[in-house]
Amino acid sequence: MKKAKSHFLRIRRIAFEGPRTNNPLAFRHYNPDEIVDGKTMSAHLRFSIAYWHSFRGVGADPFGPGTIQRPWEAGKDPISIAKNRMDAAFEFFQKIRVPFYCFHDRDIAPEGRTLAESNRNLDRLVDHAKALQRATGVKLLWGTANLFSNRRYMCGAATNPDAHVFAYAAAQVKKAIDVTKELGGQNYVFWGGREGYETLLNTNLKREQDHLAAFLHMAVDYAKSIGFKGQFLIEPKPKEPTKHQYDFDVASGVAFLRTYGLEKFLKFNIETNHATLAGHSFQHEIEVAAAHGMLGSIDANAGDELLGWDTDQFNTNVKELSLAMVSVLRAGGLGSGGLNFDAKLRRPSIDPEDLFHAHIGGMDAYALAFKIARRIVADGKFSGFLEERYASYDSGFGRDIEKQRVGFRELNQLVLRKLGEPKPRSGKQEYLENLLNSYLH
Ligand code: XLS
Ligand code: NI
Ligand code: NI
Repeated sequence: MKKAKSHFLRIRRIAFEGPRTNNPLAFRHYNPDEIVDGKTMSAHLRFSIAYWHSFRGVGADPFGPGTIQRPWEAGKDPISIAKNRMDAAFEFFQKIRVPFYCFHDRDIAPEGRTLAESNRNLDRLVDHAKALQRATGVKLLWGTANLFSNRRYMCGAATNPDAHVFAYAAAQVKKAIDVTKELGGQNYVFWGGREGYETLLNTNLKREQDHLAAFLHMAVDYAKSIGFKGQFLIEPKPKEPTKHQYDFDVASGVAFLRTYGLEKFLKFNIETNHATLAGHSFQHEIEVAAAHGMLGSIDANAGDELLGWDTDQFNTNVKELSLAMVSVLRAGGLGSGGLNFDAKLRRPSIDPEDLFHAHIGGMDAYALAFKIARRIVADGKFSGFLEERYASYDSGFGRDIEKQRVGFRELNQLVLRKLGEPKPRSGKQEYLENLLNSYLH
């Protein structure tokens, strides 16, 4: 591979300069090489760049086309443009010091006139990615297929009323799993792009859900048959693009996976903004997934509390992220998952430098949150409070309740003969909120 020219000439590799630096192009909290518990911070946080936002996003919205024009998009031949763009992307990954990236098949290579041509285009860019991964050490966190942009998928992919579209989606995902394996991808994500409906007047909800489950079973079987060892992840989202998406939130996802015997094969990729859209906090979604042993990975972004759609902003809310990281740490970490910046620049943020500011902000906020969360967990004040609060279930009749060794009859006797009226205890919410703030400031 010939030495690529620099696409971010004026920007050097971002250095850690500590919290007091005035340099806006430096990390203040994220020190990738710092060893924490025998592991680098980079290995703890496993940051990843979302190819679609950072290298395909142009700032378009329903009111106008893109505003962001990158020099590496110049040219006529779509394959050479795609290669140039990928060179720029890998230069960015290295300069921003992120160890992973994620893509949809159609992000990295142009769609052709036929599936066979699309596959050939993809193969050429996969070869290019392989060489760049080898040269830079950047790895693939997860791959996925875009089953929502092309008009053939306007009524869904696996949940399309037309079996022909289902078959086409299956063929596309087969190839996406193949290339994810080829590039050493550590996970594979299913986000149900248009797997949902606009109106029940034209939708057989039960059949569509059965079809989605059948599709996932086929994916599991196929992965097994080719020896793909990556973790499958499902990414819930309640709405957008369809009015009602089937993978609404983690809780409905758990029910869906268990109903169809898929719970052993999939974990969750939780996106902050999707939690907001579902009316949940980010931490809630992490806790629900962790409660079922199904916490897989995180799409790190933020929504806007005042808007009802997926704004995919970079998250700089240290309080929200600290709570999320407490739950992640208590769950034992993300395993093969990571923190993928599924976030995009605002439409007027048109400079290549803005890509750096955005990711520096997101990485620093997460790094700070990680440090705060570690202190919170190590101090054990919150967990001590929780243990205390539930201590009545640790022995005696409380334990019998947890072990299901007693029923209504025994408990009825116990209350009537011995226990009488319970003595209410304070939930201490305000005390705990103040305690949390003492870690943040
Ligand atoms: C869209 C989703 C998407 C997935 C990957 O809202 O977040 O970007 O992460 O298909
Ligand atoms: Ni996402
Ligand atoms: Ni999203």
